[in-house]
Amino acid sequence: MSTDTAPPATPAPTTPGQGRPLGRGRAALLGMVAVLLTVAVAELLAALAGWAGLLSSSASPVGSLGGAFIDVSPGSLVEWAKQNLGAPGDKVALGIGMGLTLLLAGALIGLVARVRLTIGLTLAVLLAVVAAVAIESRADAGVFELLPLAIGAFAGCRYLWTALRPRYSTGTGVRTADRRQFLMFAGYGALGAAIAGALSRMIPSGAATAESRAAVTLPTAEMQSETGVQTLNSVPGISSYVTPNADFYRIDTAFVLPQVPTAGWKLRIHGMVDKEIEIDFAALAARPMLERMITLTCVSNPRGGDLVGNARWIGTRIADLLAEAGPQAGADCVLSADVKGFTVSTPLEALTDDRDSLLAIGMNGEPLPVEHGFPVRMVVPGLYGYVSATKWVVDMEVTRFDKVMAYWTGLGWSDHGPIKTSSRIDVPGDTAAAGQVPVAGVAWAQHRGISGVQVQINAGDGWSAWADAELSRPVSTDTWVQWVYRWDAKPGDYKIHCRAIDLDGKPQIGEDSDVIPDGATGYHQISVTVTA
Ligand SMILES: Nc1nc2c(c(=O)[nH]1)N[C@H]1C(S)=C(S)[C@@H](COP(=O)(O)O)O[C@H]1N2
Ligand SMILES: [Mo]
Repeated sequence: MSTDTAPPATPAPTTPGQGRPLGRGRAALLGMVAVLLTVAVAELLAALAGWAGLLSSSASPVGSLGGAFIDVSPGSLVEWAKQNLGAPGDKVALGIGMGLTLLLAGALIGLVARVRLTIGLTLAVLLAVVAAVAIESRADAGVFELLPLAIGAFAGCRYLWTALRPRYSTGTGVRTADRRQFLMFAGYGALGAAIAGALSRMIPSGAATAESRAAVTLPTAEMQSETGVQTLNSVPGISSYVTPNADFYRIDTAFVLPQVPTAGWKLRIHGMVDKEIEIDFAALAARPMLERMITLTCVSNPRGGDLVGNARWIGTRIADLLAEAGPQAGADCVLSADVKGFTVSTPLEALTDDRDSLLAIGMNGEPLPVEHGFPVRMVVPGLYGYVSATKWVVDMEVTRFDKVMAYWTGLGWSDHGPIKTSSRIDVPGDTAAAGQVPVAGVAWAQHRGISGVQVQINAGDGWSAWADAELSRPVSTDTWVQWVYRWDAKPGDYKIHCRAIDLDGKPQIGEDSDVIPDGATGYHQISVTVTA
């Protein structure tokens, strides 16, 4: 044996444990697959459990992360998304943002795990803890809602460990040089995630709620007299006096729609009351019911906006229920909450005076649509939705404004949200043919009522005098009125604006102001070109 026959400097690895570290790109990819697998498995289990009625929808990590994100984001961001993206665009944007964040976190976990598997796994567990906190921040989540996430996280960590451990042991796993093995791990992992993810989306998340909704028969209600009511529905293009449910605007912070079957619903009235009340759906539906037409308006409705709609609501009077609870002296506010913990503060007076504030279960002859609060929501004539119209309501605390903070009022919106007198032009559009052109729209001053609507027209030589429009005859002061001004239009370019006047003779504010903190003011104005 001669000493100059040295062994080769770099022996080819013969066992899986002896490879060079996995490349960075591949490790990052495996980390992303691990996170996707975690999320997909958890979503599938949550969907199955929700479908079987075992867990609330808060068990979905994606849903709860989205909901919690909206709750902690600055109001300005939520408001921006609502205004610029609208529903459901704002939720889609949030979903995409969340997906990218998860992928980024996965890549980071993979990169760290490549160097130190234990630290990578610890990061993965931390990510799961963040999701767990989001789940537990939902009002309807108990400890069992964590189970799908826990199982998903276990699957993801197990996958990562199996894929990356060959650096530490001689077990199976991805070897650096072995392209086939890497593709197998990444491929099977991604396939598993895709299948679990797709299955989770195929399970009808709202099945139990849809079934529960189909089983609701609306009780007979004391109807509102509609004698003397005259609509202007025949004016082409005008908003229908009653807004069909499918066209009704929708505003909420819910990332995924709360699914609340009647069987699981109950309302608790507590706080500064002589007697706490807990009432389930059957008991609520057995109370005296009224049908009332009430126009709902969003404080974020811009001049000319469409965040306003009129419906026939069936419900029971909140004032009567509150009277049974007996509000105590000093209370001036009711803090209501939905099933996920979203809150609204309403002046107690608006819920106890003689207006028909309702716990509504019906909308335009149907049980409430899920997106409008099934099974029960509040509807209060005269107040903007953010201080009154709690959907999926499960809790009402009689309290004081100086003791509580509700979701939107905590973000700089006014505590008291009486609806401002306002009006909108629906027609004409940008162009019209010369002749008689109906200028028409809607006007509202809920619970005060509208006495008139006027228009001014400007042909470029200054505004005309205010001209009175013809009004529809509404069912009560709690709804909008339709109006039409039959304009004898000659060819030219025009600006038209309108104003409403309430029953006290007070015209709407003409000066422009933004929606925050208590609703927009100013005239809605349109431009029209009249052709010969
Ligand atoms: N649970 C819940 N209720 C809610 C909201 C919400 O975000 N969550 N938004 C309120 C706002 S700002 C308005 S304007 C009305 C809108 O009711 P709609 O979506 O049925 O039109 O609901 C109110 N009730
Ligand atoms: Mo709103």
